[in-house]
Amino acid sequence: MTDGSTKRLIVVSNRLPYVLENNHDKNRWTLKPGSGGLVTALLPVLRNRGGVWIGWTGTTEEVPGITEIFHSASREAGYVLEPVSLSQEEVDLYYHGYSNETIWPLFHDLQSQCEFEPDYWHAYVKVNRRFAEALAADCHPDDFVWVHDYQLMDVAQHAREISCLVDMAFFLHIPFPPPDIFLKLPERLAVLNSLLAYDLIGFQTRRDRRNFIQCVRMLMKHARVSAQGHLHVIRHEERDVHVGNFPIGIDAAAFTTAAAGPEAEERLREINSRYGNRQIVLGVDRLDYTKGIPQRLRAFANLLERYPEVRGRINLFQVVVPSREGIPRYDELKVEIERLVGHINGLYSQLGWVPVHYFFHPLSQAELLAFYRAADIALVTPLKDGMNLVAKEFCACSIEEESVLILSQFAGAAAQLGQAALVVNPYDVEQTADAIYNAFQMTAGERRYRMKRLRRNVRTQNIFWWVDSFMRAAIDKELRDFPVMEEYIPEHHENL
Ligand code: GDG
Repeated sequence: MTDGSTKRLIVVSNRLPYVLENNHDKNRWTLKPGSGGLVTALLPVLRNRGGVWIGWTGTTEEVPGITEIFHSASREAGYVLEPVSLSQEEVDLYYHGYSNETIWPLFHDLQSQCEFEPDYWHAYVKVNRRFAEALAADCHPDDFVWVHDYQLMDVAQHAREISCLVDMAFFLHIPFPPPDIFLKLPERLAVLNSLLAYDLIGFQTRRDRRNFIQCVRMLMKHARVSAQGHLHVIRHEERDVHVGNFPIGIDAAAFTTAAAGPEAEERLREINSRYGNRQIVLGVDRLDYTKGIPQRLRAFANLLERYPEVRGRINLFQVVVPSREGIPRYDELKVEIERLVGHINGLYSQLGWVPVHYFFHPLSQAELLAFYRAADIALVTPLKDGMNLVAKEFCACSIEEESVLILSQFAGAAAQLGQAALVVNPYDVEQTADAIYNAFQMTAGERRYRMKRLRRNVRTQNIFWWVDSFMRAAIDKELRDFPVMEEYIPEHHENL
């Protein structure tokens, strides 16, 4: 291992933090910054430190001049964007199929939503190999490679086969299921073998790590597990694989600053002028059946039914960001949400008051921050979630410290925030309704006490803390050990 000054960080994820978009009017392709938890999490890190990000372009179309487009974007981004191209069939089978119809529901304990289809797995292996080839073409022996998430569990195994012998770590952003659920996966052994090809495997919570270790113990008869400080070490095929839990954080200071900025302030004034005399309950989610949106709407209806005094004095703002369009389960979920919103509004609306405001489109960053600030209560009630960054962003933006977080016990975030939030079982509609009512009535003093504790946690256990603790466990290095590069151009790009 070399000293930290030459080590670059290579991030590998399904998507690049920029996506290609075809501007049909001008018949021109442009790059747009992407969205989602992982991008939110890693952008500040690479921007500050320099390095390489390998990922899918986000389109299956033929893009003329693709290399040049990404090259100039790399110069602007301050790190190298290395695109991987995928065909429509690969996206259908590897991404929509194995990643999102098999692993995603299974790892969220929703086995009834799973499709177990052999062709999905074959495509998954093939595409993971393509990512490994892109990695092998780009990495130097001293680099540190950090692969992200459930779409790419099989990269390290292929990278090793094609002699890419660098330090490779993997972080799973979603939960890891308990053995009785994981055992249902037809490729359970292959998936464990793939994961054990990494040097370090990181999970969000202790519960996920424990589930993984139990699965290894149950299925890999020759693996030996021991504890080493806060990590576990699995001795497997004459290699040591380290396993730990590293709860992801956010750039809390940046959220706080932006939430107090002029754009968010202006939006906040608009919201307050219309809703200032009512309490706002906020839900912000990608359209996903793991996020518990129908259960939350039922809980809100239950609140209006059992506590009529809140009618006319409270509003639910539910933001749903379109996601995974074309997968039937997601289309059905959208219909179910719309039906419930219509039902609640039809039943309880009064002149001058509509209980649920439903937004089925992404908000601009300034709007989102203003919503976070305007909300008196955040309802973060996933049925299961790796972490849930919305919960943390809400706390970071709660500048007045007068709002309440209601949090599902099944969100990874509950391990860190559970003591100061109101924790609920999202399947328990009455309990969730009671929690909203408690929050509605909570004194300013108690709100402030709880929110101060929450904010302290998201400030200290932030994104930089997360990266540092992961790097320390992976390669005994911290963020500051990576050089800040003004501009980095890999050799095979120099002649462009
Ligand atoms: C996966 C795991 C884990 C949402 N609506 C808008 C918007 N967002 C941004 C939020 C937040 C992100 O999207 C959502 O992050 P989550 O963590 O809630 O959820 P996933 O996308 O499912 O992420 C999750 C995460 O990975 C990180 O490890 O926490 O458990 O499932 O950052 O701000 N952004 C904008 N407009 C919106 O309307 N601009």
